[in-house]
Amino acid sequence: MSEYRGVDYYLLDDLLTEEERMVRDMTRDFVSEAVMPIIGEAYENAEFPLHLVPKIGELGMMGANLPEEYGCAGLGPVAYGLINQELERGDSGLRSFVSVQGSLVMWPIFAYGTEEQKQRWLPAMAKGEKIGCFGLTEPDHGSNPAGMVTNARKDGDEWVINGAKMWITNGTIADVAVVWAQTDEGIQGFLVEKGTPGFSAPEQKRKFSLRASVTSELVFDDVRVPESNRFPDIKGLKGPLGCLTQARYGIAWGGMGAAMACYDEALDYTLNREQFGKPLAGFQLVQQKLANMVTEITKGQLLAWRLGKLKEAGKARPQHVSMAKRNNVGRALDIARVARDMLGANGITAEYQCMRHMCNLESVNTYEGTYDIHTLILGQDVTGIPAFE
Ligand code: TGC
Ligand code: FAD
Repeated sequence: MSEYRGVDYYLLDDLLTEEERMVRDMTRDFVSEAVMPIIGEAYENAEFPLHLVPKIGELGMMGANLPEEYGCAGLGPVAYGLINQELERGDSGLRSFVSVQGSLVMWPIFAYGTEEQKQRWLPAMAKGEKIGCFGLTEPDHGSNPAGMVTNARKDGDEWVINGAKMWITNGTIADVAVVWAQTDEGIQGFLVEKGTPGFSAPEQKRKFSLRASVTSELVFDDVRVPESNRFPDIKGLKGPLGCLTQARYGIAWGGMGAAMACYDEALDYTLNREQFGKPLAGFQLVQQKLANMVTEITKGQLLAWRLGKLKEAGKARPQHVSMAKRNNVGRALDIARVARDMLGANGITAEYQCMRHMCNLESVNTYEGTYDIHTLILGQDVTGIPAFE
């Protein structure tokens, strides 16, 4: 059992079922034992810890909320959220891997795919034997994916895809890409397999953020895929946006995991570091920072838990998810920045976690809908007036 307990100021443990606590503790132990010892170096070396994938599969963390008949764990939303929280306590890159695999690739195959597609991919992806990526963003179309130019043209029993995607997590290591493209009948989703002629996925390097995660371009040059690789049950932007609602939900929990790690580190550091003859934690300014951190974490944990319960009851709307993703990642980023400051010079080193989390959270605040895009989604929801254009 790991010694890590995690901040739980409002005794939220009492709100969890036995199964949820068990899943949380299992993930927590995995992170403490297998991730914490190696993640700093992986981050410095800009390497995704691929060797952890089989164990993540064995523990049932990928597509954990999908049914057991497809080799998945069949967990409820809160247990799924807790997995994300604990993984991101380790590193946002690891949680990203699991989010993309589960919410952005396995989920659309499950929700929009044929039975053949489900049988082919879901059990193997749950085990981590196959890896997936999700191609929506393009070089010139990020916040506004409706403008995408990647296109698919029907040619007999095949589709011919041309275009490019950018900033794609897992791209270079993926066996299959879920690719969204314009067609004569609107945006549609296709499964493009590694090795298909005309398809390449070069890695994007020189990142200061999410260094322990693979980010790639996807390039399509007359890539031919069979009709059987198209999702038959979805057309229009609501296809990819539906996937984002699943992934954003997990990220709302994940953000709190990173924030908890930063808070714990700042508390421990300021209790033990002395300046002016007493521990830093004994100064009012430091206590104010800690009080703000623990308050924001508690609010974020409650928001994530309540969202999970709404999801369980089938009452969660995409706008509810936007509120939690926006708040929890935004506050986690604030907390990581303050924690970094509280550690002084030590805070800039790889000996500590907070700067790694801080750099990661810059990406998390941008991807899956930027902080400001979620502001506009909420603004439209409460006023009825869209302010995107
Ligand atoms: P809009 O007209 O609002 O909607 C089009 C259709 O989609 C429906 N819809 C949704 N459905 C499910 N979930 C959602 N969140 C939905 N939002 C909208 C909507 O009801 C409508 O359906 P219908 O039946 O009427 O056709 O679309 P819009 O073009 O005005 O766009 C709105 C906007 C700006 C909010 C949307 O484009 C947006 O969310 N932009 C942000 C883009 C984004 O988040 N990209 C993420 C790329 S993937 C990624 O970042 C992965 S990182 C992974 C990792 O490493 O963890
Ligand atoms: P832009 O859309 O150009 O936005 C730039 C700035 O302008 C932002 O501050 C934004 O909030 C603001 N802005 C934009 N529109 C408005 C507006 N209407 N009003 C006010 N302000 C606005 N995408 C995928 O498809 N798959 C992935 O796996 C994936 N993984 C990623 C991994 C990483 C590490 C990163 C950094 C990104 C990833 N993305 C992925 C892409 C991500 O979703 C986009 O970066 C994000 O949607 C924002 O798009 P953009 O970068 O083009 O920024």
